[in-house]
Amino acid sequence: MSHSEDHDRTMSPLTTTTSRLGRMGRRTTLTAIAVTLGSAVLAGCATNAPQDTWKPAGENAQKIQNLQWPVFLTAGVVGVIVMAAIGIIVLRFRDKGQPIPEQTHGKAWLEYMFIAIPAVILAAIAIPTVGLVMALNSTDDTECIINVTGQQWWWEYDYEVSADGTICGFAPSAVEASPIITSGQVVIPANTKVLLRGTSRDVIHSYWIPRLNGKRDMVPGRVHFLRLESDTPGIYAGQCTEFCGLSHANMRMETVVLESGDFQKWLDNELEPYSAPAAGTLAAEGEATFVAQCSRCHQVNGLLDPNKGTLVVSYPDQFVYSGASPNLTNLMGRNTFAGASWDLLTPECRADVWDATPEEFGAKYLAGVTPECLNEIDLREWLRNAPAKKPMYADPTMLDETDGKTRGMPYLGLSEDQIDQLIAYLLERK
Ligand code: HEC
Ligand SMILES: [Cu+2]
Repeated sequence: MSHSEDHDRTMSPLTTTTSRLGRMGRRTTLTAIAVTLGSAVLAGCATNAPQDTWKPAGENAQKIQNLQWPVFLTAGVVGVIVMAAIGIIVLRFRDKGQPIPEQTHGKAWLEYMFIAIPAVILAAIAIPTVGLVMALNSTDDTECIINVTGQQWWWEYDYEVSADGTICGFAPSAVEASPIITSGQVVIPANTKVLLRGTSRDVIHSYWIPRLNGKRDMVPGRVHFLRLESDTPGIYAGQCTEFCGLSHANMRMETVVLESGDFQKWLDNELEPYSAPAAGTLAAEGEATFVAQCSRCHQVNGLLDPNKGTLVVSYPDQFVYSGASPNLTNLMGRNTFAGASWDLLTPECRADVWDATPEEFGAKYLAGVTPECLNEIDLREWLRNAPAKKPMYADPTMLDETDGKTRGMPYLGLSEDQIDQLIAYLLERK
């Protein structure tokens, strides 16, 4: 009779169960490890990963890539060695009832090696890292400045006019340059060293377009710089990476890179004077509804009050906690809305623009949102009840603590007719 059979027979029912559980537990653990590793590997293979740090699309991101590969490999090799050593030691020297091994002290050369090897590795990583951080922070060769402000929960962009009357080095063809204010998508010329001067109106946000550069926190009362630069036309997606409140997950941003000819067209279009909808159209009714319902928060540059003929100027500071609402002058010139969280384009039209080759991209982006391509579902839902789509408060009584000012766009109780009119009007804003 072998020892184990003997052992089994003397086991109480309880110990048998525990040991079976232990075995099952081990199998479950192994399965869990396999599933986790497997899905991590598969997730790495995902082809549609617009926020992939490993696919740099500009000089700054390329510099980060050149550093992160060797660091990742070094850390990987060290990691494997350490884990393997732990595994071997745990197995070989586990307690088998053997006597305590001989205790040794004061092997100086060994201790020096344990200090020297990590010190050399850390120094080899630190020197290029500090150098790169300094290089990425350089601002003296800036060719274009764009101010960016974090809001709960969207980004506002404000293109400065330089002293020589240009914007990013481009002079408008027809009119005098004036600041361009937009949101969600920041449009930049290709191969241009753009400097974002970022801040925040309410809480700390963080700006990150993984394929173009690292992250930068945007902090109320401070101005932080971040270089954006790309050589390939296209749209580069990003996401706020500092928890900034309930709708943090709905705070995205996109950088749109255009060839210089296309950037010129974009600039001219942004600065085009306002044109009112033709009288008697649905869009004209929409303009009146917009003035009555929306213009106190949203600016449309050049909009005249259809009744009074006076210029309509928004004053969101009286209604919105952060003091701002997106400028809607050229809403349909961008193709996402509300913190770049929803598409203004239907899925087919979106794919046509987003998956375009760098050569075709500019013309497709500049076409803006046509009536056939409008994603009416999401825009309607937004106008019907914005807070239902993008929550502002876990508890609505919190409104009282902000003097009745909302954190985002409030529910406005619009009728379906009004929404029809507004959509017709907004479709002309591009
Ligand atoms: C009390 C102020 C307020 C009023 C009134 C208001 N909005 Fe808004 N709206 C906002 C704020 C704030 C945002 C940004 C919300 C976000 O993205 O989180 C916004 C976002 C939007 C957006 C998305 C814009 C973008 O670039 O992302 C659209 C479109 C919009 N509003 C349309 C309207 C229309 C049309 C009306 C009138 C029926 C209206 N809003 C009335 C405050 C307001
Ligand atoms: Cu944020």
